[in-house]
Amino acid sequence: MCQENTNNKKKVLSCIQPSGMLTLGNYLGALKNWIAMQDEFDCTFAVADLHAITVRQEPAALRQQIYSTYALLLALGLDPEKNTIFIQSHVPEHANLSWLLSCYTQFGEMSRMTQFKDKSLKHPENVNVGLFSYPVLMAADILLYKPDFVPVGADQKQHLEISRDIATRFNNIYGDVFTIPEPYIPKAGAKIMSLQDPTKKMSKSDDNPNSWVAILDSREDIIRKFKRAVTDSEAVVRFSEDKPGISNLITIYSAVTDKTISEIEKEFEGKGYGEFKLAVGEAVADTLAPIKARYDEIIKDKKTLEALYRAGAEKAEKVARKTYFKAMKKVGFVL
Ligand code: ATP
Ligand code: LTN
Repeated sequence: MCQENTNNKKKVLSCIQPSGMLTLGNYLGALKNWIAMQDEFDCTFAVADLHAITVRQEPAALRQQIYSTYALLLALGLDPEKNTIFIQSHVPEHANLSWLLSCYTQFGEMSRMTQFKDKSLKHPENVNVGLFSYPVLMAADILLYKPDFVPVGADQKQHLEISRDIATRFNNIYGDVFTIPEPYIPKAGAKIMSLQDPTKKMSKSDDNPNSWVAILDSREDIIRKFKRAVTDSEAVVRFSEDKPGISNLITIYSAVTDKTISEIEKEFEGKGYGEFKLAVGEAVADTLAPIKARYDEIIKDKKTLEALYRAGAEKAEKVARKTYFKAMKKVGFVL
């Protein structure tokens, strides 16, 4: 049932791409916040499948990843009754509004996006127009639902600023159509770095599987990946800019145990990296184990999963359609 702000709760919107196995970075940087927000806010969450094809995907794998990402959102504890949880491509207003907004977005401002620069270097054979205009689709995802807050990891801050700029520009021409959203970025875990190259963010599309921990990895794999994590030769567990590997592990340990950095430094005083890495691995495995157990149950029942994502899309579209038609009308289309 769509209850558009009958409860006066502030609104939240966020999306996640089904572009691979979701990682510990996705969990700590974004998903953990989604779970924490579902009681206090009126939340809408989507699997951003349209975004995933800016990089070439194998069809069967993409289909599997969309199911799996949706199931994982449920396994994390997001309640489909309380929140609206859907698959982006099931609500055509996202692609439609994206076209409209692209005519209010400048080529120059898109060219400055660091993710575009990174991804076009990584996939030089496929620098497609979708990859370039990806933040406009993201702006459409957001603006359709008029959210007050958008919980994302630190890497998405630039895209969120563009969404705010596009919305402000449109409102300045046509009046009050869109809400200007605020980013909601966590303090601990906003940016989890690769375990193999701690100067790069942990990314599920990284070719080296030892560089990321998937939420669904086995306990053995998680502990093995932490044991192999790249650190430095000082052998002192201390948070410092010139120790990116150890600092990343401290950030992770802090985020999963809720201990502060100084508590952690004290806990491991005089102890070696081996002991610390094992403790981080075990703490992460303990946090992720119940999620994996729930996921294994949910993914077996495709029928229930389908009923949930269809209902989610119906709920989402009622809200999206209103905003989309309002924007179309303002621009001068015949409705
Ligand atoms: P890719 O690695 O394929 O580019 P991604 O994981 O960066 O994808 P999404 O799946 O769309 O992209 O990210 C979902 C959310 O997870 C976003 O809010 C993003 O900010 C957050 N996130 C992704 N990676 C990290 C990370 N290493 N640390 C913290 N947050 C992250
Ligand atoms: N671009 C984001 C995923 C994403 C998103 C959104 C996040 C797509 N649409 C809307 C927040 C709001 C990413 O790559 N992390």
